[in-house]
This record gives sequence, structure tokens and C-alpha cells, in this order.
Amino acid sequence: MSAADETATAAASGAAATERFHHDKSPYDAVKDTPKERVDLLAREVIGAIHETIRKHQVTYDEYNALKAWLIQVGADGEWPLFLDVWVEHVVEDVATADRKGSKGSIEGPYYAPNAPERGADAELPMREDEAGTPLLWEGAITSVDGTPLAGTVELWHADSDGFYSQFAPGLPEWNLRGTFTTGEDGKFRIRTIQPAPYQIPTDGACGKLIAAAGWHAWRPAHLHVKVSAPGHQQLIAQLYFPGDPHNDDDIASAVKPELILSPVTQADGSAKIDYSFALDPQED
Ligand code: MBD
Ligand code: FE
Repeated sequence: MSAADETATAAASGAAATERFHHDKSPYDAVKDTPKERVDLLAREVIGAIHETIRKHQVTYDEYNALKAWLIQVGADGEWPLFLDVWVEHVVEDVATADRKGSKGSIEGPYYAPNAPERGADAELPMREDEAGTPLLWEGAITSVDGTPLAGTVELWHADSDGFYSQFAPGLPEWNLRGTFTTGEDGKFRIRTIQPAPYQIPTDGACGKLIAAAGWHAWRPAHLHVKVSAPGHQQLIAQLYFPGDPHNDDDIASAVKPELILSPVTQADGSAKIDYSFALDPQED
């Protein structure tokens, strides 16, 4: 079977996301000095919240066993990154960035890949020759909160017009719709890409099973992912959305904020132009 014949499956994208997560340095390193009192507190309260739910709603043995089977399946499908990033990360992001004065951020999600190809300050995002989708021209700048231009990088990644991410779905070039843009002293960048499609999280895995059983929908609105970095400043992770998307108001990942909705202007040639800049908070000391 050639790559192009393969169909995207929850288990394959889950396995890729799980591998990606473990590939970076051990997540345990950053918390190795956490006192046991804090681990005890957090673990006890989370487990206690489960106990409370069981008592409050008189959870049965059949329901407990279904939960057990489902949790095992989340792991088997590699869907812990997906599950956590869709249903938990947005609250962690809120807490982590509450004191910021610069641009609003949003969750990273499971589909980032580091070291995407460098393209300079004014370039096209890596894409196939016949990449489908409405062309999008994005002009902006990186600045500090006081407006000083910053030399830095914008890492951009997004799904294609079918809603698929390279490295997490079969048959796509490795760096399709992933790139790093480096700004000069004026902080400015100019990126050409295509508008991504709304994204439906995989429905054939454990997360899809929960969504179906609960009668939820699986959609995220169309979005662009960015990581914006500059020396001496806090890294900004954000997502940008398009006005009028039916899922801006009910994103399954709860990651839309009004400040993150773009205002595209349609150009004479049918392409869309957006102006969106990033103001970074200073590094905390
Ligand atoms: C995505 O594309 C995404 O951005 C998040 C946060 C979760 C699932 C899929
Ligand atoms: Fe995404």
C-alpha cells in the first residue's frame, strides 16, 4: 500500500502524537524538584473529585467497567495527547498566561513539530505545488508590549484544506504547511499560505467513542497555529481563527478567544489578506 492509499486513522495519528510528545526532553525534568506535599495535594484532589462524582451520580459497576475499558483504549490508541489537549489544556493555558499584558495565546494542541524549515521574513509556507485552498497573505510584526519591534521567529503550522496535518496523517510531505519565519530588526513578517479547513478530531478512536456516546460533536473551527519567540521575551503560543466559522462558538477544545479571530480582507484576485501582529511580554526573572 502506498502512502497515498493509506487512510487517516485515530490510532495512527494518536501513535504519531504520542511519539512526538516523548521525543522532546523528558517532561518529568521540569518538575523533578516538586515537593511531595504538592504532588499529594493535587493527586488527592483529582482522585477525590472522581469519588465525589461517583457518589453524587451513583455510578454503577457497569459504568465503572466501561470507564476502565475506555481509559485502556485511550492509551492503546495513543490518544492521551489528543484527549488532554482537547479537554484539559485550555485551563492550564488560562492559568499560565493570566498575568500577561501582551497578545493573547491559546493551546498548543498535539500536532506541533519543532525545527520546521526556515524561510526568512517574507516567504511562502512549505506546501505542495497544487496545494488546495484559498490563498492567504499574512502581514504582521513581532513587538514587545510597548511596541518596540523585535527580531524573533514565528513558527506556523496548520491543517490542509482537508483538515489534515503533515506528520500526523499519511501521504503528506514531511513539512507540508509547517515553517519558521525569522524577522529582522523591524520585527516584520509576510507569509503566504492557504486557508485551512475546519478540523474534526478522529472519530474512529477512543476520543471519538466518547464524543459519540455523549452526543457531542468533534469539530474545531479552522485555525492557524503559531509559536512566537524573541530573545528576552516570553514565548507566545496561539491559534488564529476565521470569522463566521460555525465552530468558533462551540470549539470542542474550548480554545477560541475573541482576540484571536482574524479580519481577513478579500483581495481583487480572490485571495484573502490578514494583518495580525504579536506583542510579547518580557521574560520573567
Ligand atoms: C487540533 O488540530 C488541535 O489544534 C487541538 C488543540 C486538538 C486537536 C486537534
Ligand atoms: Fe490544530
